[in-house]
Amino acid sequence: MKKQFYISNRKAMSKLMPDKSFAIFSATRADTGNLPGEFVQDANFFYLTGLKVANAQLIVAKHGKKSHSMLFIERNIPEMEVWIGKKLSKNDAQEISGIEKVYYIDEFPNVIHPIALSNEVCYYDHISSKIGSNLSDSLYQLKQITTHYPTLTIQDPGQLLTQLRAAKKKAEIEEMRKAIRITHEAILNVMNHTKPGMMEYELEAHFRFECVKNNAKQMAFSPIIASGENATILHYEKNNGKVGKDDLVLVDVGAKWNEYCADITRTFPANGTFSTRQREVYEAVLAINKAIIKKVKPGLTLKNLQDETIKLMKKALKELNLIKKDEEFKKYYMHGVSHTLGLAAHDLVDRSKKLEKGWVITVEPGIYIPEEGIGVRIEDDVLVTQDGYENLSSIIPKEVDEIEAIMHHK
Ligand SMILES: [Mn+2]
Repeated sequence: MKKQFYISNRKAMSKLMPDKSFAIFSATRADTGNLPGEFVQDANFFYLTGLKVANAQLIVAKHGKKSHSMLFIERNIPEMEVWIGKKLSKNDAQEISGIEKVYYIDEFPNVIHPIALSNEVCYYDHISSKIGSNLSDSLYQLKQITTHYPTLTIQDPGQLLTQLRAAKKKAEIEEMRKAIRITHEAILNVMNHTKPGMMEYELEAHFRFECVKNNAKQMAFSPIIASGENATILHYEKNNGKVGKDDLVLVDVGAKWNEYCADITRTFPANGTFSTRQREVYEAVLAINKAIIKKVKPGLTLKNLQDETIKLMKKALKELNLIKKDEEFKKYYMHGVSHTLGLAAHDLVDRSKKLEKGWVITVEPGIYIPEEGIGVRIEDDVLVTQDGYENLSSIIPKEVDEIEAIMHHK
């Protein structure tokens, strides 16, 4: 991503802010210097700066029509270089974010002082937390701000970011395409290695291997690899069951690329061939997956898609002899068909809003029949375009014939 992307994101945010306001965003907090662990950057902070370092902060202040950004990063510690290397320099931070004014984080109290005195509204990210839990570093800082500058009105910038992040720009869609391409390769790697008798975690290893090999070291979420009846547990993540010879295997997985997520589900027979019943259920889910994808266009809401899915599902479940009355559908289909996708696998969303060009949503109907040990879900990632949709994951096989062909050629 070029720095122009982050510059325009900050500009777009400041347009939504009232005069005499400023906003504070924080990078993920982390102990630097400890043993390396997985670092996941705060999505809003990334969206506005492009930085992937811990413990940094951003201020965007608006005065009249002008806005200025200030970035705060950790100082390099020469004694720690041998352990963790050099920290990001001011120059690098400027280069990545396009922010000219870069300070060290210990300068934050002095820099914020005149800003807090001359403004009326302070947007502070990460406000929500339950009473009773300890104050996080962010909440502690917010408490200091409200104590020292009691005339400031504090607001949550969540609504602003939800609005800004909803429609993806071209550069973001390219990152998502890459995440989906890697996820595609990794799903094929799982299918190519699956044999009855294997453990689900072995299949997970084949998924992760292909992702890491392609430099996608972070997952959008913990992979769900569920065989047989396990596939009827929606957020199954133990991945420690044994794959039976007549089981279907459901993989709900996604790699991340430059912080952007894929979220794909495919279901295939462990032994390579769908049984008659499995095929019946699978074809029913596939038909709904395709019908809903075709509906996607600007102007609809996620609820419209869900209502349509339920309508189709009631009919399908009756044809599969699973239910007699419409209202029984929830026994076999109990989740939403769509969520938004972006910097988070479940991205920020205002569900009352209509789909617009640039939104990326999932389409993921499923049928779950514990008494038959069958769980099928088929999930694609769909971009809303000017007058319809583009299925970003259309290359990932989902036709019965394609899947059986892949499973038998190994
Ligand atoms: Mn999903």
